[in-house]
Amino acid sequence: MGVLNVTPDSFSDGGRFLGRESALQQAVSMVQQGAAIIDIGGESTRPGAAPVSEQEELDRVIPVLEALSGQLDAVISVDTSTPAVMREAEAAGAGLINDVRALLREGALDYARQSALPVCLMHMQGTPQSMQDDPRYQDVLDDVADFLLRRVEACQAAGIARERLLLDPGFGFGKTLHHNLSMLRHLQRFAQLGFPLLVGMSRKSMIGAVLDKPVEQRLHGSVAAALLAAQAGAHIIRVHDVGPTVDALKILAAVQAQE
Ligand code: 8Y7
Repeated sequence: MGVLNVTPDSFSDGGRFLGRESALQQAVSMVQQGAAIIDIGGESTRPGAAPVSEQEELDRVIPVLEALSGQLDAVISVDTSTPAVMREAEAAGAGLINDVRALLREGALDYARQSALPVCLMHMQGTPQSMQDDPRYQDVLDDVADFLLRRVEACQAAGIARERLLLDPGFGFGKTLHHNLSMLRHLQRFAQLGFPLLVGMSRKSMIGAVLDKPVEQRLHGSVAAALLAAQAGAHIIRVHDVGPTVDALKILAAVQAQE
C-alpha cells in the first residue's frame, strides 16, 4: 500500500488541477513500482495534528479520488474516519476504507453496515492531539488485540461480515518506542487473529528513535521494518517508498518459496 500525499492548500482552480495532476502522477508511479493499493487521506493523523472539518476533508480527498478512479491498476483506499467521506469516496470508486479510529466516530459503523467495502480497523490509544503524551498499557499486546477483537464484535453485531474486515495494531498511535518494538517483535500474534493484517511503520518516529535520524533519512530503516513485518505474517504494508520496499519483499517471497 503506497501513501499518496494530498496537498491540502491548492485553492485556485489552477492549483486544484495541478494538485490532481501531481497526485495522479505520484499514484501511477507507485503502481509501476509495485503498489497494489493506493491510500489517500485528507486528515493528518500525525501526533499533535489539528482536526480537519468534514468539508475540508471532502474537498481534499474526493477530487483526487475522482481523478484517480479508473486510471490505476490498483485498489484505491480512503484513509478516513468520517462517514460522509466514506460515502463520497465509495461513490467515487474507492475500494477500501482505512479507518485509524476503527469505526468509532459517530455514524461510521452505520455507514460501514450499508457499504460494500472492506474496512481496516486500526488501534489507537487516545486522539492524535494527545496520544503521544505518556501512553500506557497493562500489556500492549493483550490490550491492542483485545481492542481489535472487540471492534470486530461490534462490527459483526452491526451486521458487517467478518470477511470484510482487516486489522492493524496502529504503530505510533499512542505507543512508546518500547510498545512499538514489542508489537513488531510479537507481530505473529496479530497475524494469527484470523484477519488480514495491515501495518504502517514507514518513516515513523520509532524508526527515527532507533536510528537517531530525521524523517528524510529513514528509508532503509523503514524497509527493514517492512521486511520484518512481512516475515512475521503481515499481509499489507503501508509505505511511502514503494520501489525499495517491493524489492525487499520480493527477496522475502523468493526465499519463502524455497523448500
Ligand atoms: C497508519 C495509517 C497512518 C498506519 C493504517 C503516518 C493513515 C501516519 N499511519 N493507517 N495511517 N496504519 N492502517 O505516519 O499505521 O503515516 S498516518
